[in-house]
Amino acid sequence: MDRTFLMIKPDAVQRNLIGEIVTRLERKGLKLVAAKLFQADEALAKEHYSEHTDKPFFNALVSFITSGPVFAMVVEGNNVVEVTRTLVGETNPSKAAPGTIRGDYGLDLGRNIIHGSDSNESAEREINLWFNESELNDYKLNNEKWVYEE
Ligand code: IDP
Repeated sequence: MDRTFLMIKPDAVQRNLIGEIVTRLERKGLKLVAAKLFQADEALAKEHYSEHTDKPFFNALVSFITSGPVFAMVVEGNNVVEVTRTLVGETNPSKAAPGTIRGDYGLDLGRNIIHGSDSNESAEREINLWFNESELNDYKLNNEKWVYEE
């Protein structure tokens, strides 16, 4: 099983979309390993988005991510990085396909609802950045044999 980091951004928290988004993940069959409503400080937001430091939108992005609490999650499943990137949809919500989270809930690039790690390496880095080992729950879902054939 693989793990990824997902973060419901401050826009979606303010718009009361946490429940709807978590429901989609649960219905898909994914397992929630950790979750917390969390106010990120500037240092954490900058570290999280360090690959974008030189981009023109970097300061606006950091101030958006720190503008209110986010709902941070670790989610587990087979091939979960690719599966959740598909569920999340493309970066610009106005172009994201209907049926995806960004496609269904967002309209603006700077208010794109949710973050999902884009590789197993970034997933590991981001999980370690946002969560302590003790916050990651190691348990089995008893419906697993109805979600996966093997
Ligand atoms: P991703 O979130 O789909 O992986 P990235 O290219 O890694 O997309 O960009 C990270 C985040 O930076 C995006 O989710 C979005 O919030 C923000 N962002 C990306 N490009 C722009 C832009 O051109 N203007 C404003 N914000 C942007």
